[in-house]
Amino acid sequence: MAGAEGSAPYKAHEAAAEAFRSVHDRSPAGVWSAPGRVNLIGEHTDYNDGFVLPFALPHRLAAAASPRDDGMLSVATLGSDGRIQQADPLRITDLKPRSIDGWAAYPAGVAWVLRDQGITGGADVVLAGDVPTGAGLSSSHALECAVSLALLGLAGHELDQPESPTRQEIARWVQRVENDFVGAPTGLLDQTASLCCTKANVLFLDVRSGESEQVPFDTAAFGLRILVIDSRTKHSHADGGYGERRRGTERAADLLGIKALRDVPFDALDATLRRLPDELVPLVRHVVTENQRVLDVVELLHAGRLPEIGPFLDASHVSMRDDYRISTPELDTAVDSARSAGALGARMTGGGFGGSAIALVAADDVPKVEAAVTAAYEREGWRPPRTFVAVPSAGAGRDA
Ligand code: GAF
Repeated sequence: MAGAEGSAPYKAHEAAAEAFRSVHDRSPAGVWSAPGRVNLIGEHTDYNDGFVLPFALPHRLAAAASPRDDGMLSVATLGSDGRIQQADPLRITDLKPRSIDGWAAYPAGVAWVLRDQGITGGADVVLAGDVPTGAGLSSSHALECAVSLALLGLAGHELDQPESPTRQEIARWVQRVENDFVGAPTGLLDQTASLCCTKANVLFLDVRSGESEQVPFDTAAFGLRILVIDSRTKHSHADGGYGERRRGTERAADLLGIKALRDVPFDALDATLRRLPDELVPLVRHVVTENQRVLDVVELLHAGRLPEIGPFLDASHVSMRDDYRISTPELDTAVDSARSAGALGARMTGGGFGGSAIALVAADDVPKVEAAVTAAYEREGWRPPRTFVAVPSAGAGRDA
């Protein structure tokens, strides 16, 4: 884990370059990396054309890479146990959706999607990083974004150059990797966060228009911290629950004759709900109220009233627990025990069904809140949660 006290801070790009040298006995041509994310608020709104407000974690996934001239993709990954695992090399022209299982599907999917953009050169890629996996903190998207930048970079398309694809274009390609190649029906939140977030800011993204704004999010200026609580219960969006919720909201939009639930005005919520079958009411209520909560939080941040966002985080959690029904006992316990120990607000973050929660906490109360959550888990007989304080960090880029 990054930055353990007393040791040098972990640098994913250095670890990836070193692992590359140990696998290939030469230095990589370059190293690119991308961060995981937490979403401050705005959950399951992205595929409803709505609003999200993520920030990038300091934890990153790096891809060290060199070109190959035989059209093959070879990928290896450095595990947290220090061992390097190598996947079987793949011929890029042979790649087919849903044909690969496990972690190798993500880099293969990137090569597959970039093939359509004329990027067909082979590559040796070695991955290393410290984004917690299976924690709902977007480790798979960090991997896909880092590999995208690496394969694009090897083909001469560095980020932010006039002729290169934009970060938002790359985000849409990464979405195809997830949706079509891996088979997870996810939206645009995670890859856009990984690619477009900037240090010290949350990214206010309007998914429909693609417009975004970097909104300063300086918790330290108010003596506050964002504590991330990884419940250590695994989640996966290729499983049924996520897709089922998504299909429910799309069906509701169809019944209402609108393009997406984004088009339901908050003021018209009650009247709209009366037009829907009972089973869709809670789904629609969550999406419409969550979009409004994002707007309210952004307004508070603009007004310099960051400490007042707590109740919106709480309301978001309740909405996901009771209406969208994507929380778990572990996430609820994290949120409830953090709140009881003094957090100003707390909610699960990400797609749900496991993963992580976040809590807005006074800096001095961080140890107390961590201890309270850990004690609550112990009482339940669960593995201790993993906790860390997160600050908004830089988005994806080239490191070396
Ligand atoms: C997951 C998905 F990948 C995102 O697209 C988003 O829908 C999120 O769940 C919920 O807000 O992280």
